[in-house]
Amino acid sequence: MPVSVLSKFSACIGGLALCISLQAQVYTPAPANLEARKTFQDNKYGLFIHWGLSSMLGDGEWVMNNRNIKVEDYKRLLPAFYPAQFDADKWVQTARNAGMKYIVFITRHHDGFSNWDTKQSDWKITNTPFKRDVLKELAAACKKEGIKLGLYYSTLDWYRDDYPHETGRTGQGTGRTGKGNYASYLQFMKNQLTELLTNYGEIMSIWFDGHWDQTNPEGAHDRSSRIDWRYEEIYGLIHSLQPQCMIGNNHHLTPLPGEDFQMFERDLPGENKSGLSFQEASQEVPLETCETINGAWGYNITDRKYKTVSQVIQLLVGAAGRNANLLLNVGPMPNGQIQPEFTDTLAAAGKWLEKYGETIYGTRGGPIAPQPWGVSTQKGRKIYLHVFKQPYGNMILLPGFKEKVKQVQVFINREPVKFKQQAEGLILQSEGISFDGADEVIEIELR
Ligand code: JFZ
Repeated sequence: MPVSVLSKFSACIGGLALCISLQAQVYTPAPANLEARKTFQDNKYGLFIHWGLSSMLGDGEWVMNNRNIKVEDYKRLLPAFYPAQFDADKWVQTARNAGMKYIVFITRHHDGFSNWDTKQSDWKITNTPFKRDVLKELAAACKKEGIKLGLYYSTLDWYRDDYPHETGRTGQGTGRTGKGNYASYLQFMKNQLTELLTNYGEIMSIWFDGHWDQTNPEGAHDRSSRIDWRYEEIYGLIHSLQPQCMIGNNHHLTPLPGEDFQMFERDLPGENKSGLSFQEASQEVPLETCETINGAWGYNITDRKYKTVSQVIQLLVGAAGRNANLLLNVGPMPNGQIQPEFTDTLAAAGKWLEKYGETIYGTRGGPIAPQPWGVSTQKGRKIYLHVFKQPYGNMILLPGFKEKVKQVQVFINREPVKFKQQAEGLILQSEGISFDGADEVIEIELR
């Protein structure tokens, strides 16, 4: 057989095998997992923390790739890392003051550095002069304060030889000469995940990232991966160790079997301003949007694009109105502290949540689709309209609104709001309501 025919033939067989294996993957989440999904949605708001060796260079967590730093040179960061001000309790306090209910921490980013005392590699935090297992300390601090802990884990690696770097889109300039070997790399990941899910108590979620390194760039028609990641094995392992643990994967696709939530990067579900969000919002699993508090994930010393308190509030509310959580990121400094520009903003938005939390926590996206003036959330018989800006013409029309209304009030002061129910919908009189803040909430109580 000529080579081209042969390769077509084997591609066919390969495709068939893939079909069969996809069909065989039926995933039934455990009851504890379904319960965890509800709690996750009720919790609404979490703190994402990007931090590690790369923080020292003050140029974001992609610095190794962006500046083509060779593994041999990058290694010099290891004996230099000493985050003297690291205090897990302070990080957890920052999250609490912000009104956040969970933290997602980078256990291992693309530079392959492990932020815990892994037995699978020497490239780890306990081999720095700092020596401490920061994940152990963070897990203990979270447990003490009732904050849930999720773990970010990169499937992409710019450091190891056995990662299939030859077919990777990134990390080509880190000087690797050894051959990729996915079987070996997969075993390494499974061993690490076993440690993470065995030695650190209850883990809320594993937040995978890196799939896209083996695909065409976002927006390309062909979304297939150059390697078979064998997610069914990885996901099966996680769910067997901790059935409640929610798995998400930042692959920008429809959720795959075994995944328990869907994430959106730098976009609310349904938006695609970042050019990374071509996926449709899932109707099956909880949704989560992740965003940066300035312009960077990992510490960037020159980044001053701080979001304002209003922007943070509207981001959170905008997510809640689209039935999604917000995972808001900070990149702590190399000394382990979260800079005051971040903690101040987070605390101020937290103050707002102390007053308005009832209209966010425990709610789901409301019956009114996002509007030019804002969004809606709902809990039981109460619908909350979150109005970001003065509605045009001193009235708000909720087209097609059919349910019988008992009363309408300004949430914060219980002032009654005049309303009319007509064929075209519900009309609210907004005259006299001040819309100066980030979000004025109007509460509609249904009969
Ligand atoms: C990823 C990471 O690369 C990033 O460092 C950060 O951790 C963020 C939360 O997740 O972001 C991506 C994801 C996909 C692409 C680029 C960055 N992509 O497809 O090119």
